[in-house]
Amino acid sequence: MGAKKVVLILAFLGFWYLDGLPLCTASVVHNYTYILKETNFTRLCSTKSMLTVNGQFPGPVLRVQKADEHFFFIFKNRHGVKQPRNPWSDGPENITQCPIKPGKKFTYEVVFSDEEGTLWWHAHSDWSRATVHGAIVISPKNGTSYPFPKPYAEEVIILGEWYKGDVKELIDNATATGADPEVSDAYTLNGQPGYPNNCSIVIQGKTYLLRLIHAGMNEEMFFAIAHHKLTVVAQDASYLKPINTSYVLITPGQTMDILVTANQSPSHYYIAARPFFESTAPFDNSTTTAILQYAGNYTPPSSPSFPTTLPNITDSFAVDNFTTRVRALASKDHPISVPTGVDVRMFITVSVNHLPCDRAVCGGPNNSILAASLNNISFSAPKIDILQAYYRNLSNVYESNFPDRPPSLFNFTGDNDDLLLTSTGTKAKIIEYGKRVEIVFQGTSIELPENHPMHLHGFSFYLLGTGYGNFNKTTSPKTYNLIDPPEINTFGIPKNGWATIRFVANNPGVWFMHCHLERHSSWGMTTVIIVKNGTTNATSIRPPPANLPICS
Ligand SMILES: *[C@@H]1O[C@H](CO)[C@@H](O)[C@H](O)[C@H]1NC(C)=O
Ligand SMILES: *[C@@H]1O[C@H](CO)[C@@H](O)[C@H](O)[C@H]1NC(C)=O
Ligand SMILES: *[C@@H]1O[C@H](CO)[C@@H](O)[C@H](O)[C@H]1NC(C)=O
Ligand SMILES: *[C@@H]1O[C@H](CO)[C@@H](O)[C@H](O)[C@H]1NC(C)=O
Ligand SMILES: *[C@@H]1O[C@H](CO)[C@@H](O)[C@H](O)[C@H]1NC(C)=O
Ligand SMILES: *[C@@H]1O[C@H](CO)[C@@H](O)[C@H](O)[C@H]1NC(C)=O
Ligand SMILES: *[C@@H]1O[C@H](CO)[C@@H](O)[C@H](O)[C@H]1NC(C)=O
Ligand SMILES: *[C@@H]1O[C@H](CO)[C@@H](O)[C@H](O)[C@H]1NC(C)=O
Ligand SMILES: *[C@@H]1O[C@H](CO)[C@@H](O)[C@H](O)[C@H]1NC(C)=O
Ligand SMILES: *[C@@H]1O[C@H](CO)[C@@H](O)[C@H](O)[C@H]1NC(C)=O
Ligand SMILES: *[C@@H]1O[C@H](CO)[C@@H](O)[C@H](O)[C@H]1NC(C)=O
Ligand SMILES: *[C@H]1O[C@@H](CO)[C@H](O)[C@@H](O)[C@@H]1NC(C)=O
Ligand SMILES: [Cu+2]
Repeated sequence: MGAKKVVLILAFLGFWYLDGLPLCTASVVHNYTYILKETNFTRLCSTKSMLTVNGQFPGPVLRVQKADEHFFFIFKNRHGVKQPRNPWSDGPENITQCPIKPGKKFTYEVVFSDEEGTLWWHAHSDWSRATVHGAIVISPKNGTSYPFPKPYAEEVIILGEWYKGDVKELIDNATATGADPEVSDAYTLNGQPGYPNNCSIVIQGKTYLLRLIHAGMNEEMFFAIAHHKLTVVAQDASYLKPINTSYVLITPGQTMDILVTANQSPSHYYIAARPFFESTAPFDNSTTTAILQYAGNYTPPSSPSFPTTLPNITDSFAVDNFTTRVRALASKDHPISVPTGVDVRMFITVSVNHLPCDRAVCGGPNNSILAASLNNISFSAPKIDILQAYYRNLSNVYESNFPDRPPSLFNFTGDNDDLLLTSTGTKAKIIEYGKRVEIVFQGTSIELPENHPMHLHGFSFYLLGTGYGNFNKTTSPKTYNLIDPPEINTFGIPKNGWATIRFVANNPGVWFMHCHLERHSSWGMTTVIIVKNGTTNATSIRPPPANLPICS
């Protein structure tokens, strides 16, 4: 956002597009004003001024019904909303728009299609999403219901990260020298680092729907509630076969809908979240807590139970144990359609790298600048947004030759000290409308092997499989789940491992693809996928809105 004190107006109007067809049906009209402003917040005994929406942290919840509202929403990115044909309102800085200048406004038009469950909106510029984010709750349409018994009540729980310092200054400081950015000072649940500030009140015997959102910046998190079983029923606004578990693992960017029944004796129980981290990079190793508090008259314990099932920080077995159980619901009412063939195949290496020192002080290892890449290209953001350049056919903004393969094949998970340096570029992958695309992501051991939560805008896709080590094109595909793979928009590539996704390129536009660990994204672990128009207007990018922010 780059800007302080930006005033934004938000309007929600009442006609909609469904699968690209304007239905022009009058529906509920809501108009809201959202103001992006600096607000003082005190956490961990220290006060700072930070960007917020309407002075709230986390920001306001948007509530909609599946496909039935067409929102005009003034902001940066809403995470995971597919936005049929409407990349203009997708958000990422210099990918689909330039930043909104102080005092200016931009009306985002958010088009809901088949999403149902929980998503979120957030700023997509610098690190402003640390404080500028909120939930999007998409209920079933009138006349339809959840594919599980109706919960008694629901509650949004947003995982976040708190930095005592100013986040823009923090990433600017790190970028100036190419050093690792400072780590957060605490994790938060709904904006609070811990009990006693935080509590959820439940009634014994009732079942609640928790809408868990990971808005944090740099770490995957485990989440659990003492003595309470969790039943995960949706991820990224798409239903799952219910998973009964005593904890979940959630990556930045992901959302999960979780049923919890208050079936314990009335008391206070800790809700807790801590990172999963298995690399040697610096990280925030703290735990955030809240209290699940039963209503009624009883003497609360002086020290409530802590969830013993919350896995330890390096417990990759717990990660796999949970993530390998995630399957699409794939029912008659919520069918899936996994592409059976593939037209476009990509194999993308995902690496943390170095760039040579080109300044007085370099803060990366061995006097380098830390960088990151996809297929050995560290993405540099252009100065005019790629969407505009593509739509208006402007040259010298980006190149359309993002490669389908890394420049060389090597033992991706072996000893790769000689491959530290990466090249840089602003390259996009162009895909014809309607093609069936398969991407294998291969994590590498260069600099530091880590788990990378990848996210693609404009789509949800099927996660066919994941594994450790080098992807083997003979044996790995034999492990694919083609029956009920989850249809999601963010997934973790295992440390020193691979992951395969498949989708149909049926959403024309310019779509950002990036690691959702903000430090990796800032270092260039990103690229752009451009899906061309189909043959009709209804399968083409819509014309640009009138008030699009101008690039300087
Ligand atoms: C909402 O805002 C839109 C766009 O500014 C305007 O056309 C419409 O009249 C407003 N509706 C209401 C009910 O305020
Ligand atoms: C925010 O805090 C700063 C310093 O503590 C203070 O100078 C400023 O007036 C506060 N702003 C508001 C809006 O309260
Ligand atoms: C859906 O039902 C709710 C509550 O009954 C009602 O307020 C709302 O107007 C309905 N929405 C539509 C689009 O019919
Ligand atoms: C940024 O660097 C300056 C100069 O070293 C330092 O004073 C400041 O505290 C840093 N800011 C943050 C948020 O880390
Ligand atoms: C967190 O890290 C600090 C220093 O790096 C260490 O002293 C502390 O024991 C760690 N805490 C946990 C819970 O691992
Ligand atoms: C975490 O580690 C501690 C100490 O090693 C151990 O007692 C505990 O059982 C572990 N917890 C889990 C959930 O694995
Ligand atoms: C997950 O862990 C449970 C108990 O700890 C075990 O019974 C189960 O087999 C594991 N599942 C997988 C997929 O590893
Ligand atoms: C985006 O472009 C503007 C100029 O239009 C430039 O000032 C800004 O630094 C660019 N942002 C990034 C992240 O490169
Ligand atoms: C790749 O490197 C890993 C780690 O050193 C090693 O275990 C593996 O055997 C190597 N694979 C091949 C095909 O050389
Ligand atoms: C893939 O696996 C097959 C069967 O185990 C093996 O013969 C082949 O060498 C492997 N390919 C690579 C590139 O490791
Ligand atoms: C298709 O879109 C173009 C440009 O947006 C417009 O000029 C044309 O009238 C549209 N055609 C139809 C049939 O709607
Ligand atoms: C879709 O493609 C873009 C980019 O080439 C053009 O600018 C649009 O005019 C085109 N839209 C239609 C309806 O053809
Ligand atoms: Cu990453």
